Amino acid sequence: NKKRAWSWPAYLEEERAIAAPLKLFKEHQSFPQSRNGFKVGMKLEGLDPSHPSLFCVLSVAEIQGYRVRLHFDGYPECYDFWANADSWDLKPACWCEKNGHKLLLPKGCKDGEFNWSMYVKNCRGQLAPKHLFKSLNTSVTPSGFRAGMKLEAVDRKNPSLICVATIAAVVDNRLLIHFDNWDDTYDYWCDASSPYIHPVGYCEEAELTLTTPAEYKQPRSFSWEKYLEETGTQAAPARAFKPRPPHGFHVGMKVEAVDKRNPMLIRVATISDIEDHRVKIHFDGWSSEYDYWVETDCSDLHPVGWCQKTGHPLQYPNGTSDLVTAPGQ
Ligand code: MLY
Repeated sequence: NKKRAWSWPAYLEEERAIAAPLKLFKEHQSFPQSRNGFKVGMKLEGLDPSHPSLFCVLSVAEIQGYRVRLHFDGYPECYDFWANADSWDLKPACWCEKNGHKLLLPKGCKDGEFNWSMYVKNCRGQLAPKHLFKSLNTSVTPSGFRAGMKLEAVDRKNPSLICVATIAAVVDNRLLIHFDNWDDTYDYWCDASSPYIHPVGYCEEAELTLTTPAEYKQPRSFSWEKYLEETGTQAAPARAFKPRPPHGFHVGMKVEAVDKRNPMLIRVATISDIEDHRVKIHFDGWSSEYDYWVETDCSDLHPVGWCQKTGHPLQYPNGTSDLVTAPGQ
């Protein structure tokens, strides 16, 4: 009973399935051009994935192929998260100071007392060198979006709501969306092609309900014209919005996808359902109770062959070897 090694070509043939074509993936999901140059112990700044308006002091805790596990300095390991080495969310030390963003300091550090060079010296750490950050070297085309401009945006935590929102920051080609009079826990970053942002007047035209700013005095008589005047702000120009073309994924296409429940693992997966801007991921050989929806441009979604190219272990379909780990274990 000789066991053949698992391989994508054999598996695709056996399953009579096709790999999702490369052209459906964004550059940051596709095969990287460079190696992962991060080393364990390097320190950097980066966005907290569960509080995306906050930049924090991070350390590289583990390397796996093109991915890194990041640790929040001074916080318990349970908050650690995985990112791709070219993630836009990762920035070198001092990036926040240079770009006017607040940096959440390591637990125990006092505001005004933190300085990167003292900090790395004291903890015998090392700064992640600038050249490792791909996001610093991307060219940026001017967009027409400016910080302070107003728009209508989907609240991603309450996706049935389209709300009065403000561009809180513009960095490269990314926009930080903030909901008027709400705290920043609903904030998110997106780009001009996001399906979740719309110009002022969109809801009225589409006959949808616009959720007005929290505590707005007369929500029923909300008018953009009045609100812009009251707040002394401008609407983001309609021409700056660049709606995305349809994604092109089909049910049955094979991909490699991060297991959300155990994000150090990448598994053989199938697109099991599609929506306008999302795909449902099914892990081959596992119950569909583990299926989950992701944005088509999600950085946890990769083409077939990504793990092999980047030196990351791939979890084969359940049943193909005794060495498989169940989702969430
Ligand atoms: N049920 C939630 C809804 C909050 C919506 C916030 N958006 C508009 C930014 C609550 O009341 O907390």
